[in-house]
Amino acid sequence: MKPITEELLRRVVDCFEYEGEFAGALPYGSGHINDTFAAYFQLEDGTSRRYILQRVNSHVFKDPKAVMENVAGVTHYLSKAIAKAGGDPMRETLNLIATKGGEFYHVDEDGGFWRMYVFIEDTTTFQMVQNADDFYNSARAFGKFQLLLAEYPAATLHETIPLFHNTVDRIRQFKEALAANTTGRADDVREEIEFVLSREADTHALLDQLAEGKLPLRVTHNDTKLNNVLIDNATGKGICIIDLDTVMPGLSLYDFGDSIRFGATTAAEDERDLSKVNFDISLFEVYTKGYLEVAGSVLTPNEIANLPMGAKLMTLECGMRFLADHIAGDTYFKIHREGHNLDRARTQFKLVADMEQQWEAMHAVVKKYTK
Ligand code: ADP
Ligand code: GN1
Ligand code: MG
Repeated sequence: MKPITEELLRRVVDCFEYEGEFAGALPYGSGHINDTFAAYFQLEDGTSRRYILQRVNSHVFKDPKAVMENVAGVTHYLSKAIAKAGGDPMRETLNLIATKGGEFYHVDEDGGFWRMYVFIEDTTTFQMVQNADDFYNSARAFGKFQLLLAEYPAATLHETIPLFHNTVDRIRQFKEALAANTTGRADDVREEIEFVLSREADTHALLDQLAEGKLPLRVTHNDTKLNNVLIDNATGKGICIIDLDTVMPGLSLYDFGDSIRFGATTAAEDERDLSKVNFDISLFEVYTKGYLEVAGSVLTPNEIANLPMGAKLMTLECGMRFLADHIAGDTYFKIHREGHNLDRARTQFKLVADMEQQWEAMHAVVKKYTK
């Protein structure tokens, strides 16, 4: 994708229906996929306002128009549901800013796909759990998101990344990256490769149950990291779920599991010192409690029984994706240092190993919060 210059930003911004005078844009957030900016505008009354300006990663999302149709459909639906429940749709869901031509995205001269959102002020996103209450509140927010979208017409959603959480296909892709070994790095990470390959049987655990009709397909978010929920500074509650690019039909266990892999840990996703990286069963408990309090009534007994498997498989999957990208030469996830994806893969494998050791304890936690 083309580098983003100040000149390009100015041209792109100018295509949207913004208020005030554009004063510049700064890179924003810690996402691994899109290019995100806070764009600042000076208003006539002397105050300023900012918007979120994003270029969708079209290497990752092969059909960005389909992504934007999903985002527009989901945010419109959520707005109505939130207003009906007496909430504030301007803070509790993303709001797209239209272009001057009345579209929800702008395509630049190089084919870059851009969108602008209302910036939801007075909120915080965390890269790591600093306080158990935030994690609990994020669980409730993701649980509510699941509930709000329970009746969404799933057939109208595009599959923006085919087979996104299909763990069987993920291990196939992993082996493909290994076989190609384009960077030659596979030779240096034999232990990590072995860690994945020896768990191949696990990759079938949820998909087999889906095929047998034992787990239902739902509309899910599919990228439920802690930094994809905005925590309200005033109330501490998870106020808005963001990063809707991967909203697609999926398993509730993908959403639960991805939150656990990112949040129920004692270190950052890219911590180099593995002695600091431990699965935190008390954070697992906090999240399970919050999630089941809100979404428990709609989940089937078998979904609930599989929550630990969701956590383990999403962690294993993410680890193999990072490792495959390391071996393939870092073409998917943004990296900020040499070996970044390898560091990320290693933390995920450490967490998987910890979960395996605490497997019974994880099930006991789930049982404790099952009605
Ligand atoms: P990516 O797909 O690359 O992760 P996100 O859509 O998650 O991109 O955005 C990156 C970061 O920008 C988020 O983690 C959050 O901190 C911030 N962000 C995104 N949208 C908003 C918004 N509407 N209001 C405030 N902050 C936002
Ligand atoms: C990416 O976009 P972001 O940073 O929220 C990725 C997720 C991974 C995550 C790992 C579309 O999420 O699937 O779990 O990084 N998103 C996509 O941190 O691949
Ligand atoms: Mg994100």
